[in-house]
Amino acid sequence: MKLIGDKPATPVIIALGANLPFADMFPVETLRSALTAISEDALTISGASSFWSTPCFPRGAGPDYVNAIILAHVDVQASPAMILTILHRIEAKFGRERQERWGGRTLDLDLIAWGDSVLPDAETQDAWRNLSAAEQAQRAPDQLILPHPRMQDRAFVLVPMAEILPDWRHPLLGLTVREMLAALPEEDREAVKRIAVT
Ligand code: PH2
Ligand code: MG
Ligand code: MG
Repeated sequence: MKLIGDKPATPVIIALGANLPFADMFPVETLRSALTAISEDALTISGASSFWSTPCFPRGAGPDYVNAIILAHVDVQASPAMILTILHRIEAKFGRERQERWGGRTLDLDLIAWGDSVLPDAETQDAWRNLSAAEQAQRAPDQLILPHPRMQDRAFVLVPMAEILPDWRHPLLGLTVREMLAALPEEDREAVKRIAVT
């Protein structure tokens, strides 16, 4: 078990994304600054993927994204709601305005998983995970659903996640990241390109 000070820590998986410039920063620079901001706030970053260039979902809705995944550890006493508040505060620092659903983002920080927790419960997570494509475009949950109900569908989440947590297992699907990634269409995986580190 990982400890922060002398307290047990909960592993938290966070996705970072950006596809619009903010101030004088391009998305890669924004993600770099966001990592610093996250580690200066209440989270201890214990692993970070490379940065990946990914086609916007839905295809054609905007410029390509830069995406990454981090593993962070938080004091067990921190709640998912507290972490969301922190993530929203950091998004706001980087110019994020919460408007259209799938529009452009100067910075998007999404909670993907909170340890092996299923929130708020298995039935609700199943219901959101199993929405039809048409319903997904129409409906957004007003509560935190974890694991993120679309994580198993998105190469922009699974490719970076496979770099640092290939054996993480979805608590309801029973599949590892590697297995969820293998289940995606090859063209989805191949459209995600690692950005060379400079
Ligand atoms: N985030 C979205 C909408 N579309 N597409 C990619 N490739 N990456 C994202 O992070 C992303 C997206 C809204 O959060
Ligand atoms: Mg998002
Ligand atoms: Mg988001």
